[in-house]
Amino acid sequence: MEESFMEAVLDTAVREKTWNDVAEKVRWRHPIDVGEVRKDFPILNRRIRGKPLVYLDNAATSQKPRCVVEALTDYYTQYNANVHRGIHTLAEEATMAYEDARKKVAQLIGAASPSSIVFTRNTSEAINLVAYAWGRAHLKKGDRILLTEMEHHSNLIPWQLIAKETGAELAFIGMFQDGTLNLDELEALIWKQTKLVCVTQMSNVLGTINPVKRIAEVARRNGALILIDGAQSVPHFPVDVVGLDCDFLAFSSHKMLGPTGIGVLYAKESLLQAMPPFLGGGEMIREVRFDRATWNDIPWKFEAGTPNIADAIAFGTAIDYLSEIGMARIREHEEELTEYALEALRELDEITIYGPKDARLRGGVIAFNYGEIHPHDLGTFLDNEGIAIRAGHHCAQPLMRRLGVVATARASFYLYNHEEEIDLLVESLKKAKRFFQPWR
Ligand code: 7TS
Repeated sequence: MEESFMEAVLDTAVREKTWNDVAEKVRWRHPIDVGEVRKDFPILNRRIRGKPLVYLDNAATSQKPRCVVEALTDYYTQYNANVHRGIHTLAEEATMAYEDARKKVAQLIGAASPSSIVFTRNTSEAINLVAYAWGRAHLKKGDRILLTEMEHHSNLIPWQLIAKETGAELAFIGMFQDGTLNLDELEALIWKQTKLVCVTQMSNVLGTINPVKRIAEVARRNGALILIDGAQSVPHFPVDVVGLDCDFLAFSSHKMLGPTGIGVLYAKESLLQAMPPFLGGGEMIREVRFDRATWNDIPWKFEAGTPNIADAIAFGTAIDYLSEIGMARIREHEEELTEYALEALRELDEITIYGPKDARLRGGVIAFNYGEIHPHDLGTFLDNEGIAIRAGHHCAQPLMRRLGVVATARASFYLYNHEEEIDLLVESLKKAKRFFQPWR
């Protein structure tokens, strides 16, 4: 089982055709020059409590390169205008830049057309859009929505709400001890009343990269659709919606060098065409009478009101930045960093690390508990050392319960992190142990 699981993951994320193609193209190029990259991120020069900032909370949100901040300033100082409605120069420029950002998103994830890219506020809103627009129209009593035990609340609560409203039921694919999904349970739990499978491509706690391509195949074979939560995957490795043949993919700009307040729902065009609107208002209509209305074309049918123009444009700039470096190289860098970190952390006495042991099966997110030190104490202690990590339940309370803990500490990496920062983390953890548990 373990072997075939490994193959499935590699098949999905690491050895995927697009991945190989990209990796092939960049093989002649050197690995990421972290020193150079860091120069683009002004915040990384900050000192926290007199120490250089070590930012290891990237799963919560990433830092932003200067070009992204400048894209925001540029919009507001040079061509601020509303989109899709003006005929003056500024409006035309703003509309072009906004729609250009949509094209960049489509290109990044290999979508055939920008029409399948809906701008939302974030991953959470994208998933809610599917739950309400698609779910209300298609779910009824007795239908099943299949999730996994490792979902973020954002890919759980919308389904709880819609299940309550429609009478559908939720079922959960379990995990093995090492934090990988039990695919046998997928086969056992998916049955003809399953309408939708919702799965995260990468866990924000365990780091597990799930074999979503294989899961999508099983879903399709059983007549169900698949929604992939890409909040932690799209920022960190190549994701190709055509290769995966997924129906829905949700992700957030702020976790991938872009601004907060802008996110994406990718959906197959045929699904978006058939779905009723989510929110009503300006932009999303074609013709309105006092008692009825018709809807705009996709994707605008799902973008009611003035959109988040500036942040969408700056998100496009973030995508340019990531693409310039190359998503395959980013993955390579993070895999090396994760392997290094796993090895270094394992050296610590009394540490419990959650998730797969093999760095090829996981992303750069490492949740852990250390001795009997409460994760919040660890977080506070590390902050004193200039190190930012997250501590808590990571918006995955059912998973915490499943792991038998109330909270964990979590370090998460991105393209601008380097091995010395991991050394600092490990040294500071040792220091924390001496401080909190001097008798051990
Ligand atoms: N799905 C996953 C897998 C996530 O990790 C997150 C955010 C979301 C959905 C929600 O994204 P949002 O942009 O709508 O908020 N995860 C985290 C985290 O791990 N720490 O802070 C936010």
